[in-house]
Parts: sequence; C-alpha cells; structure tokens
Amino acid sequence: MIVRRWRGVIAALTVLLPISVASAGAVRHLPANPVTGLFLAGGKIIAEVNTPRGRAFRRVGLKNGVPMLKPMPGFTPVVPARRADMLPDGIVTEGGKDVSAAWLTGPTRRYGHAVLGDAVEAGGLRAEMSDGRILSFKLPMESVFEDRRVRLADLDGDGGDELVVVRSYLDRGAALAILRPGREGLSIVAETAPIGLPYRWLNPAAVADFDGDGRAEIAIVVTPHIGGILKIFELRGGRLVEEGSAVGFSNHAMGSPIQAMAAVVDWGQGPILHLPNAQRRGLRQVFFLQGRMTIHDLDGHERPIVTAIVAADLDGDGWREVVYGLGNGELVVLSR
Ligand SMILES: [Ca+2]
Ligand SMILES: [Ca+2]
Ligand SMILES: [Ca+2]
Repeated sequence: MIVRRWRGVIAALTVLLPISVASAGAVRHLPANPVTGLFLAGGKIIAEVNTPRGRAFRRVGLKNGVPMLKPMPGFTPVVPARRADMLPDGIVTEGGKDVSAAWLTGPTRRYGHAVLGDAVEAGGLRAEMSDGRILSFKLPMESVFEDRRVRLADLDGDGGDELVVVRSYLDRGAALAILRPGREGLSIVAETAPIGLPYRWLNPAAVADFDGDGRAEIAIVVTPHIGGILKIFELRGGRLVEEGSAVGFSNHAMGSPIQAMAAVVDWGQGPILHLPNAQRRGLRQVFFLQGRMTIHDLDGHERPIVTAIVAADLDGDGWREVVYGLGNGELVVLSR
C-alpha cells in the first residue's frame, strides 16, 4: 500500500521535471585573461577578452566537458555595414525574408532616459526590402524608439518578417511595437499597452514557439532593472495577446549597451528560454510543460551575469550549449 503510494509520487515528480527538459550541467572557467563580452560569428561563440596588450578574441570550445578559449590571431568581427542615417550606437539587423535589413534612425534627445548608455534615442526606423526598396517610418513627437536595433521575426507565420522594437512614450514609458511592411510603407500593426509611467523600460528577450502550439511567441522582460516581469505574447488577429507572465527576471543592466541576455535552446522537449534572475546572479529556465509555463532555477553565482547569453553546439554532440560571462571575467557553459 505504502509502496504503491510512493510509486505514485515518484511518477508525478518524473512527469513534472523530465530530465531532458530542465536539468543542465554547468561548468565554470576562469581564464587568465578575463572575458568581457560574448557574441556569435559563423555559428561559433567568440569571447572578447582583456589582455595586457589590450582587447583580443578567443573561440569558445568544450572538450571532454572542459571549456577552453582558443586564440584567434588576426580575427576582426564582421558587422553589417553602418548606414549614414542610423542611430550612433545602433546595430543594423540583416534578414533573409522580405526585409533584408532594418535599422533605427533619427537620433533625438527628447526622452533623455539613458538606459542603453546614452540619452540619444531614435525617432524612426528604416527597412531595406529584398527588392531594393527603402521604407521609412517616423514616430510622432510623443514617443521614441528606446532600443539599439530592430528585431526581425515572422510572428504571424505568413512568411514575411515583422519588425519588433521598443517604443517609449515620453509620459507613459515603454511598449512593445510590431511593424510590418505593406503597400503604404511601414506601419505599426500591434503594440502592447505602455507600462504607464515615464522612464519605465522593457527589453525583448526572444522569439520561439514556447508553448508548442505551432505559432511563435515573443518573450519580453518588463522593468528589468527594478524587479523584471517576464511576459510572453502571441500576435493574434492584429493584437498582442499575453499568454504567460512571471516575476523575478532581468535581461539588462542599467546603462549597459548589451541587450541580448537571453538564449533559447531545444534539448529535445521543446524550447527552453534561459534568462537571468532579477539580480542577474543565476539563470532561470522557462519552458511549457503540458501547456503550463514552468520555471526552473539553476545554481546561482556570487558575481552578476554581464555578457550576452549565447548558444551554440561547442562539442559537436548535436545539442547546443548556453554560454555567458560573469563580472569577474569567468565563463559559464551550460550543457544539456
Ligand atoms: Ca509575418
Ligand atoms: Ca506558440
Ligand atoms: Ca553540445
């Protein structure tokens, strides 16, 4: 009788946390030259390190479960060509569908918030279409794009990319805005309600079919500096419909230019979103299990996460690792 009851409990626990969904092994590596940044180049993870002779680049590897940094003499990062009219600290996003590139334009100081390092925000954006047309969009004076880049993602599954960008209202704070190229040019097709107060910001995290219903969702962190709230939205019938929400996240450090503190990997059971906790001293895994949003906290760190969070298969076993850097220059590699 008792044995049978325990079997029931064990079966329930197994259902709650299948090993291939939630469990992950983390290994840490403190290199002689501290890691100050991480990014992807040609499917590889590149670390920017501080050396006595200045900045250098290393390729992140993993052999027999041990992280290593391989020198890359002569390596220079390839970035998309800058556009004459773009935001000074902006990034050009390149796409492979109907939009071939998009960037923020019209630098303005009319908001003056400086979450991303300076008080210069964008008053508009531009998209270069695959047929060569350049489409422009300009915001009214009551708002700015408080972002460094436009994200391209097909949120409605029609084969064309939507443009995803943070719009901040001078008197009501940030909202997530979705634009689409049409016959009339670029227009905003959906937007969340603004947070409600000026100088309250949000940072997009990732796009994936998180709940496995065949449609993409976008995950964002609202107010990442003051107790961030993860929200998951689906673009449905011209509206952004909230499909999940949880407190205790942060994907940005105040004043930092780094916005890419999120990674999605599928370790065989659907997408797992990796986001820092509210103090950025550990990762939280977010995934949908039998239709329910589930959160699994991984081991914490004494130092905060300071780099982008990037994913690539480092050891060639077919599963991508999740990699990030801590404030003391240490590298953390998370494997399935
Ligand atoms: Ca689309
Ligand atoms: Ca979905
Ligand atoms: Ca791997």
